[in-house]
Amino acid sequence: MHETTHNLTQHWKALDAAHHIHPFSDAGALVREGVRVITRADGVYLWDSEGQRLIDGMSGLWCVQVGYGNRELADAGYEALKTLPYYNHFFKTTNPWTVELAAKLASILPAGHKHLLFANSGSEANDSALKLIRYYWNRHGKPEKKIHLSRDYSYHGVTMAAASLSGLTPMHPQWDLPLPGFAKVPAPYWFGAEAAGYGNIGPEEFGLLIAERLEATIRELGPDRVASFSAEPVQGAGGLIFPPATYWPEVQRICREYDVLLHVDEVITGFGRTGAWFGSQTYAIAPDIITMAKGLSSGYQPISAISLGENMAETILTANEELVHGFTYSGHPVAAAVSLRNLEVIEKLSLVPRVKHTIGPYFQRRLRETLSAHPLVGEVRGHGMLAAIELVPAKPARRFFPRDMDVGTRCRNHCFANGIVMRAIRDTMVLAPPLIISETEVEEIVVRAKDAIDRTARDLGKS
Ligand code: PXG
Repeated sequence: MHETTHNLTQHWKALDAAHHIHPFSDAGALVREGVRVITRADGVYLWDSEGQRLIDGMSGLWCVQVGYGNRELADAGYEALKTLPYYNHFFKTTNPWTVELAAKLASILPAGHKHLLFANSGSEANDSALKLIRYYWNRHGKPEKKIHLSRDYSYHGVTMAAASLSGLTPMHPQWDLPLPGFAKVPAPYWFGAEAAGYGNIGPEEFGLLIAERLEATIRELGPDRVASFSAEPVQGAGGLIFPPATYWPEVQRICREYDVLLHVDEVITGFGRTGAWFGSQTYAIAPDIITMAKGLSSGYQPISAISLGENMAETILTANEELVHGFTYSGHPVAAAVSLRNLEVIEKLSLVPRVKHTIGPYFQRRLRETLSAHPLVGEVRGHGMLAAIELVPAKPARRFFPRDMDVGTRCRNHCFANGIVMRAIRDTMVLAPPLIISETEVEEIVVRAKDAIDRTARDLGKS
């Protein structure tokens, strides 16, 4: 390695250790183990400061739909920066990029979603959504409808409200969360059903059973007290949980029957991930309110949005009072310009049909062909450009390794050493590559993923 490169890396690592606190990390352990400095990216590849190339199987954090280094997005941002680097929407003002983006989103969102608010992250969007849900029920003379339901294993972000909404329990004790007024129902995690004590039940039946648990919870709490049900079409950070086909239609019926607003969190599933613009379209869901972020700008700018179905929009449009909400950077012109161009690029490259008809099915088929029979792999599941690989002690039982063996982390470490970024959630290995990935690059992911799983099996004395 070149001496200067090495010195620079040491310099950045030292500064990082001295001054930078990382998200979701043990600060002490990180200082001891050292960090990797990512210095550039192009297409589906990342490079670190020492020149190692990694294929990014995670699109950053599930967001870089168009891949890295897209000049069109960079140019759109640069143009907006030169023309109107900042202005807000508070003083009866707007800007061309934000209104064009809102109109574009209204043309691709599920039916009835014609009005949008903007924020800067998925957490803020979800926090805002919960406020708008409260507002809706207050305006409709039902102020006692205040309980927000969501699911075990869900991830909705880290603000006080978004973390309260999240069902990943490790997110709560450090902060005395959840806040009052949040309740959880089970997730439709069929692969984990047997280990969770549901017995040997088929996926369709399990989907109905879990939907029934939502209904039972609403009845227990009292439909007149339940404001909303929040859910990701496919649960992402909780372990890529794909609902059985029976689940969503039943959830939709229940929400309608009990007058519970359906909030769909499309932060991961939006913008082509599942082979439609939105996961709601893939799963035929009709949400009252949708939150989106990540793929909205392909991660090139921090921006999120909240879209309102007809009823919720109508409530605000006819309120005749100020909606007391909004951030300094809501609808930031540069973020809006980049997002607008991102949506145009997704369309120009036909990425949504590509995920549905060609690269998505190819990715799913090659993963299954290569990994389904592997002794360490209990299941390969996925849809579009989302896939999960369950690492298990024995097949065909749907059982897990003891948590303290940390098999997933072991596998993830092999991935990094082996030039691929794959995420471990418990012992579920997760992939969500950029939508522009080529077949050759999919092959590289499949080969490197298999190699990492082989090495993990060897560590465990299983090959
Ligand atoms: N909703 C969903 C469904 C998400 O996946 C958020 C909301 C929050 O978005 P912000 O922009 O506030 O982070 C997310 C974020 C992981 C990982 O390791 C996933 C997310 C964020 C960080 C890490 O899988 N998802």
